[in-house]
Amino acid sequence: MMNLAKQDPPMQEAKRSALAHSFEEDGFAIARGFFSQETVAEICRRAEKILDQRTEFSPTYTNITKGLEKADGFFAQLLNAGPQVSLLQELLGTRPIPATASFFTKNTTAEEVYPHIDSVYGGVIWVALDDTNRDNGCIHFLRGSHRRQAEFSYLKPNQANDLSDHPDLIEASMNAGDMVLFQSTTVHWSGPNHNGTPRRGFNCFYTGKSE
Ligand SMILES: O=C(O)CCC(=O)C(=O)O
Ligand SMILES: [Fe+2]
Repeated sequence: MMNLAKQDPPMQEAKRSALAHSFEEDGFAIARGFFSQETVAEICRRAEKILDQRTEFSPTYTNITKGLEKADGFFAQLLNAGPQVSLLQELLGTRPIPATASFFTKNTTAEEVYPHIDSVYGGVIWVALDDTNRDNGCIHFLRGSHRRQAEFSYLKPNQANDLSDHPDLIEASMNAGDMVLFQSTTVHWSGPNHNGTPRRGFNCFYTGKSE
């Protein structure tokens, strides 16, 4: 098993506190270059292999593969003890309880994930495995929406809701290896892949409660 922590050096205190501020105020924070290109390549190689071999498909989403940690011990290790866990713990202020690791692709213009929150408790990390921007369907966030839960409780990921003119909209343009950390109550979505360039993402979802 590769030593992820060794490969991806710890972040400086000033950077961590800037991220903590964004996470608290905006509901999300982007840690640029958090994972090395070697780790990104390893995640891609292993996730693509699982995708090729899968036999069960979600009827709703052709582009989301959950439960990577059950298919490959590499992902179990990354979900449970990757370098993102201590950072997320610092930002959340509670211990992240690992739920699942997923692979997101976006090959056709139809593969949209509509505005939603992930859960009422916990936090999420999403790692760009390719460079991503509005042209290939980057993640969008509504800044501060984690503080306005009731207002957005009607949203469902498989139901179209156009928030593209919302004043609090932020497009999370990211380069491969960048990681966004967000509160599970922050509204987010991803649009169509207009230009067809690869747009792969790796996500770990952590609940805040051990039910
Ligand atoms: O990558 C996407 O298209 C959606 C990501 C998302 O909803 C999530 O990571 O929770
Ligand atoms: Fe989500």
